[in-house]
Amino acid sequence: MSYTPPKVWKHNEGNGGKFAGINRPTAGARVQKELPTGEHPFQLYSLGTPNGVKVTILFEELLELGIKEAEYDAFLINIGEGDQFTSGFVEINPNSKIPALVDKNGGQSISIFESGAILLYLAEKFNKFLPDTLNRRAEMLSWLFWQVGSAPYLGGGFGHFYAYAPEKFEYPIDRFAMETKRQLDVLDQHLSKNQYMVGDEYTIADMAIFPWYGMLTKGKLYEAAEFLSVHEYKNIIRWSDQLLKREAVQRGRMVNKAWGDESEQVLERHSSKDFVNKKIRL
Ligand SMILES: N[C@@H](CCC(=O)N[C@@H](CS)C(=O)NCC(=O)O)C(=O)O
Repeated sequence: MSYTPPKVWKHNEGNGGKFAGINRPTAGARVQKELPTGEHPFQLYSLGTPNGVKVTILFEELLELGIKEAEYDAFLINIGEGDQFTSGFVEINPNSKIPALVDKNGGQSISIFESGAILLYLAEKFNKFLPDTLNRRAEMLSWLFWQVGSAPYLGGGFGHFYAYAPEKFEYPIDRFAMETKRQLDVLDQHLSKNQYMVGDEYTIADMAIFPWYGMLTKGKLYEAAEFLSVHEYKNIIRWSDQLLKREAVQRGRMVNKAWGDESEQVLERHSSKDFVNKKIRL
């Protein structure tokens, strides 16, 4: 099958893709609607996708350390329904993608978007999960930025064409499966010599990488475990199993999860009580 691009590209609304109904080539609010707010200083607007889970893991890890100032309200943004295009959401994230955070601590309210920026903001604010020497911090930042730059090839590339596209095309699936496996090998080799992404220190780089690459190797993303032969990445599996044992990781994975078994979903999180009778498997 071949395609000759026309002289000028035009938006094809009915292209059959999973997100065809919500994606448009323009930015900005589509409806006037305020965001809900809770009582805590931190207001998170998110969904339990890998990008959302990075941030809820960090919040739960901070709370696990007994840092009460990290209490947060997590509201559900249903991206399939277009909640990311309401005026309230666009005000805090002009890019209309989850996660987005408002910090009302200290009077003046601050909005932060991009999961990597949110992780760095919170880690710096509480001075946790960040190496304290410049060299190790540089190492951590390298891996954090590696994740932010690499995951679109896994999600928007491989995941889109393998799992979401209305028809399966060999060229993009081949290209992005190759790149995904290359990235997995980068991680696997690194984790063969390091307990965590930065030596023996658990940092926000682990929290950023795990929901994507850890969950992929545990067979929880795009149902692609067999296709990508993820059993080859023994060091990523060892590291993922280590993270999955952490209670904060288990809680973080349930927040704003809007699919799967109800016993694993905490649609909105306002306090630790929301986890009562909830338990995530794997
Ligand atoms: N680079 C962004 C990516 C965020 C992102 O792609 N979020 C997706 C869900 S995982 C989203 O909100 N999609 C809604 C849309 O594309 O309209 C980040 O790391 O925060």
